[in-house]
Amino acid sequence: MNKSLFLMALIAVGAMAHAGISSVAGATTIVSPPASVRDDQTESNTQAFLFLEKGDVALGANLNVDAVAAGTYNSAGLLSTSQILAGTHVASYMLHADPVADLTKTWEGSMTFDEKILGVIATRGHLNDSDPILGNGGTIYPTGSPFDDSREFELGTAEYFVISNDLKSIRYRCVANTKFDQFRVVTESVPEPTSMAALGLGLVGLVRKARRKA
Ligand SMILES: [Ca+2]
Ligand SMILES: [Ca+2]
Repeated sequence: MNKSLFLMALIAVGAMAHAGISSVAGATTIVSPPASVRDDQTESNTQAFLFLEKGDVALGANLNVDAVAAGTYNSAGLLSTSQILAGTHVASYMLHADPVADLTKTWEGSMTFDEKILGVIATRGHLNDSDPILGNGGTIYPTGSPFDDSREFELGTAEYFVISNDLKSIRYRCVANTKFDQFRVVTESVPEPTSMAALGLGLVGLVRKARRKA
């Protein structure tokens, strides 16, 4: 592979990993989709991993989500099932926090998306149900493994998430004392990968131009 092709590939991969995510803070770390988000597969004691699962999927059926309104969700009683209607184009992201071994660890951070948040999937049942629809094709999810019941946030004063008033950001705190914690964020769909590729090509062009001048 020649240098410019390699550079283009790097830019494309970088753009894809960050697609739709404006910024993150605190423990949140953007990664490419991991091979597995089952227990003890993708671990860090300091970082909570955020990855794009699907950039643009048209829902084939109504989708159950657990939180759609701005506010603080620090009790399971504050969650209620809402539906995103069939036919809606959405993007999905997963936050995954899993300590090395089974240590008790706390992660606090935030994330801001380019597009509006349509809902957060925060219960085990709805996470399991939505894996086949919104999950990344190359990632193995917890459903059917021994610890899939550990995947949801145990909402309380120590573990919660907050949806911002503008429906663009989520702040969270989670504690994993044995296994791992996850939630899935559903937003309006992100721009097509072709525009990302075009952006990559444009950048490659700029880099080449700069090199010629140097
Ligand atoms: Ca672990
Ligand atoms: Ca937990």
